[in-house]
Amino acid sequence: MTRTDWTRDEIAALFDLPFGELVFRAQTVHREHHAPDQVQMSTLLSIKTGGCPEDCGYCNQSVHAETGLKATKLMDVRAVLQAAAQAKDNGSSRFCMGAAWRNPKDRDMPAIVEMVRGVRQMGMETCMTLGMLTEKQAAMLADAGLDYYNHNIDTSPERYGDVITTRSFEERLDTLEHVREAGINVCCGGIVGMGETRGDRVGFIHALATLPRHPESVPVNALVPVKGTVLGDMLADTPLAKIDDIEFVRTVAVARITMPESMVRLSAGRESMSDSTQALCFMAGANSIFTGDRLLTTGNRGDDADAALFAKLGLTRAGGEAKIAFEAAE
Ligand code: SAM
Ligand code: DTB
Ligand code: SF4
Repeated sequence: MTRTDWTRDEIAALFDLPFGELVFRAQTVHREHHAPDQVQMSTLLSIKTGGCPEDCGYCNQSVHAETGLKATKLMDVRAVLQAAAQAKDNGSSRFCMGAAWRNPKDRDMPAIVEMVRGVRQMGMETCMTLGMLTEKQAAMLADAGLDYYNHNIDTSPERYGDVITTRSFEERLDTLEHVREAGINVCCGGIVGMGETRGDRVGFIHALATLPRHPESVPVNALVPVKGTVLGDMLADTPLAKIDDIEFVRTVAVARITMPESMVRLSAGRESMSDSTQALCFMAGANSIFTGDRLLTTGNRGDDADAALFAKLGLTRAGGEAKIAFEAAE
C-alpha cells in the first residue's frame, strides 16, 4: 500500500540522511516501481502568455513583474496543433499547454477543448495548466479527454503567503480536488531555490505526499531567476540564496521515496544545471523531463544537449512512437 500518512519528522529525517544513503534508498524505491533507465519526455507550449493578474513572486508572466514580457491572446487552435506535431516528431510523448491565467473564462473553454481533442487525435498525451478550475470546467476537460492537469502547490503551506498573495494554498487544493474528482491525472509539484528553508522543503514534500492520492506526476522546478520578478531580483541581490545542487538532489530523492509510484519530473532550471547534477537527479529517482529549447517563456536545454546527456548516461526515452534525435547521438 502506498503511504499517504508521512509525518514531517519522517520526511525531515530522510532529508538528514547521509547523501549516499539517501540516494541509495531513493534508487532502490525507484527500481521497485520504474524502469531505471527510462525517462519520459513532455513538451511545453505557452498558449497564452503574460498579463496574468496573479502576483506569484517567481513568475515573469505576472502583471506585477517588470520584465517587459509581451502579453498575447490565446493562440489559434491550428497553430497549437502544429506545435504539437513538431513536439511529437521530436520524440515527446506528452504535450503540455500553459496559459497565464488566474482561471479560464467560460468563453475560452471551447477553444481549449478543441486543443485537447486535436492533440489527442495525434496520438499524444495531453496536459493543460490554466490556473484554478471550477468543478464544471474540470468535467469539461475530462470530457474532452484531457490526460493530465498541472497545478502546483509550489512551496510549503507556511511559505505560500510570502510568495503569492492573490490566492491561498487552500484554493490550490480545491482545484486539485476538482481535477481528481473529474478523473483527470494530477500533475502537482513546486519550485525549490526560492530562498526557502530546509523546513519549507520538508513542508512542501509533506503536503504532496499526504494528499489523499499522490499526484501521478510531480514536477520539481529549480527557480529560473528572471530580472524584474520579486524572487529573481532577490536572488540577484543575495547569490547565497541560490539552492545548493546537493540539496536539490536531496529534494528529488525524498520526493521519490515518499511518492514511489509518481513520475518525478526534473523541470525548470535544467538549463543552468550541470550534467553531473542532472545525473544525480536521475539516480535519485527523477524519470521525466521537459524537452526542447523553451519551457513556457524561458530557455530550456534543447534536444541536442539532452541527446548527448542521455547517450552519456545510457538513458532511453519512455513512451511515444515518433522518431527522435536521441538515437542520432549514439
Ligand atoms: N497560470 C497557471 C498556474 O499558475 O497555475 C499555469 C502556468 S504557471 C507558469 C505553471 C508553473 O510554472 C507554476 O506553478 C510554477 O511552479 C512554474 N514556474 C513559473 N515560473 C517559474 C520560474 N521562474 N522558475 C521555476 N518555475 C516556474
Ligand atoms: C511546471 O511545474 N513547470 C513547467 C510546467 N509545470 C507548466 C513550467 C515552468 C515554467 C518556467 C518559467 C517559464 O518558462 O515561463
Ligand atoms: Fe499567473 Fe501562473 Fe505566473 Fe502565477 S505562475 S503569475 S498564476 S502565470
